[in-house]
Amino acid sequence: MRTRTVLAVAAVAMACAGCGATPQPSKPQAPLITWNAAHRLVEWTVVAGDGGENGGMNFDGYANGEMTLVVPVGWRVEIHFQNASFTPHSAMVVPESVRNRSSFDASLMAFPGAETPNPSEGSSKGAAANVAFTVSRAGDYALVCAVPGHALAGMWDKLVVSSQAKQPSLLVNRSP
Ligand SMILES: [Cu+2]
Repeated sequence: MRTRTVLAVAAVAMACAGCGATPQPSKPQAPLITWNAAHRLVEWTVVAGDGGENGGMNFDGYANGEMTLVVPVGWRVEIHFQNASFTPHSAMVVPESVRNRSSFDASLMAFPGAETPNPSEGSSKGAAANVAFTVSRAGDYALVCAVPGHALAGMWDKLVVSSQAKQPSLLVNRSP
């Protein structure tokens, strides 16, 4: 996990060496999603606290909306969640408009089933959970950690449910 995160940082730095501008979104170093178009299913590997980026408050090494998963509307999303850090973490999909909160309850969940167990308490290090839900409405959503304070500290990324996209894509955009 740590090696992969470092490689991703290096790739972003190299891509932008001397350009001085905001880096363009790119694909992450390691594939974090796989999908099956026939089944309209995308599987997303989400590792909470993956390395030290943003003080460990990250998913897959990305925080503050640096990672965006785009999914065609109506597809099923299966998150393979894992907590890699000693700090308890969780994952919940909420409308992007409410991501900027200190705490989250089930009423904020964007789609039925789009949360890991006991999201406010979080999971301990090494815990894993599979979470599946259907993205039935197009719009802008956020993957947040629902442990109080973590989303405000930047532990959130983006989920865009698109009526235009024909297949999923996952892009990362980290400032140098
Ligand atoms: Cu957290």
